[in-house]
Amino acid sequence: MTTRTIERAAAALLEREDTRVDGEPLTDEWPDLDLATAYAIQDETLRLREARGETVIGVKLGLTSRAKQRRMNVNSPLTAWLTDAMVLPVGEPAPLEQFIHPRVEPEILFVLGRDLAGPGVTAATALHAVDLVMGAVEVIDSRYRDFRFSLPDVVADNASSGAFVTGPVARSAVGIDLALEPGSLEVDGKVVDTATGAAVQGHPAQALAFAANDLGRRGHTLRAGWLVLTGGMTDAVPLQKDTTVAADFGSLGRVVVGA
Ligand code: OOG
Ligand code: MG
Repeated sequence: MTTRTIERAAAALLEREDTRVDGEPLTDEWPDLDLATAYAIQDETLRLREARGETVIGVKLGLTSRAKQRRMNVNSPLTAWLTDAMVLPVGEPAPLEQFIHPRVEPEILFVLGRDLAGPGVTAATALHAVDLVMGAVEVIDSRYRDFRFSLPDVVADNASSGAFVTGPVARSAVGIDLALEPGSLEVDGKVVDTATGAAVQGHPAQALAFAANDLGRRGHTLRAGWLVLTGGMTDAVPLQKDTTVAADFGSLGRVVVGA
């Protein structure tokens, strides 16, 4: 695989994102695109984002729950990059014009208090690196038409990253059972889906361990101060104009995103 091909694919995906035009999955034309090359494309999209002034602030996990895996027809989690350009300030409406076909999902978010590097990270050692736990809502958006993709496609597309907003309560991870933490998704005040943290790899700390080990294999360390979005607890719902979507977490409060 040539560097040129990887650079071209990354530039094309960012161009779709910037111009809000979706397209066919890379694997339609490139059926043997493997995961290592897909991550190289993802890393190249990050290099391009950094070149235009964005800063890495953490990572996101995708497809950590069965609800998401079933819907997307992909049966493995993945990791991707979060930059400061993806932060939606608390209380602001989602900028619908920046997205192609945004969808919203409730997630548990970690703020790391110390560096974390795989291999060999377990749910317990992962939790030891967590400083704060918060609720969050992620707005995902795919550069592929109708969200049709296979695992290498969605890896290359930075796991459908869009924007995210953090919740009102930050708690220490000590003494909370995050497997039991509820997350319910409401559209215009009506509950449309519910789950608990156990939906995310059995426990969100297990998802964090996956991220540390997966990134560790590729030579990356999760840094103190980084945010980690652990993945949608429920299936995502479309974010439409004049609707309000809320995620209600048990001890982590309520996160509202209007559009
Ligand atoms: C893939 C990205 C998934 C999550 O939390 O599972 C993701 C997608 O559903 O388009 O952010
Ligand atoms: Mg997500």
